[in-house]
Amino acid sequence: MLKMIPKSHPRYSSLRQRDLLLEGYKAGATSIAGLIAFGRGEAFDYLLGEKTPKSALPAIEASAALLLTAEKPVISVNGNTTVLCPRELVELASTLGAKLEINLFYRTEERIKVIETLLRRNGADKVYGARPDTEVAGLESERRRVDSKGIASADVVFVALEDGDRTEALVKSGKKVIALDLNPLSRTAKTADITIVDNIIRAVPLLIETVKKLKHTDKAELEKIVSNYDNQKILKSAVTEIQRSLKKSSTQ
Ligand code: PTJ
Repeated sequence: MLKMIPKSHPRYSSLRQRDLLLEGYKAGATSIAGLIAFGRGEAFDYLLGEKTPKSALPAIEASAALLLTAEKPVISVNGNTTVLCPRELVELASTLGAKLEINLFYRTEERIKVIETLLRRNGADKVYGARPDTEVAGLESERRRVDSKGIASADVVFVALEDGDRTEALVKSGKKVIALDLNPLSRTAKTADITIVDNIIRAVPLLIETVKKLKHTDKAELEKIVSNYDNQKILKSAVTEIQRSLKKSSTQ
């Protein structure tokens, strides 16, 4: 389908993402509900002018600092995130020395296999999630099923395109959660310790760049970045940026 879209099209990036999702669905990686979830994200991205909002930058810096100070960081992936940026998620995990774990809301063994193959084709070595041996307390969905060597023992978990239930359960279990969500009003966004309000396809490359930049920074300095970070303030700024963008386009 992508072949039919000229690169000069003003909304090429958005149409390319749709295409990745559709191909991901046909390949068995993305759930059908994932296509709907993507549509909701796309609407928020439209309101943000399809560019990284300023408020995402401190969140990306704090996320990089928290991930670099973590002892057992885990990058949690699902059907949407894997088809949108598999190479970048693998690079993020390897740059950090973090584990990659597949965790699905609409979990089927077939989807796990397809997603694992996709991640391996994009350079992943070890991928967790195919053989969950424990559960996240207080969670009833399929997302509760995790690996004791992965998410269950992690101190920091990065989640993207997520439902609020798991974020809440992970926070309650004492983990630090970094969420990536285009919707600053979502339960996930409000519950996480750090929320990056941006499209995953733009934010993950920025996060990798920031991790590389901060990699040799003192631990005390990184901890200072994290403790100075205020998620409520950042979420409010993201909403203000959406309001401004709406005002601007309605007066044009
Ligand atoms: O692969 P599975 O089975 O784990 O299913 C995953 C989905 C995405 C279906 C599941 O987690 C779900 O239903 O998610 P929600 O509750 O619809 O939430 C998804 C959130 O991600 C929404 O707040 C969207 O605004 C946001 N979102 C969608 N696309 C993007 C995004 N955020 C960042 N980048 C995107 N490209």
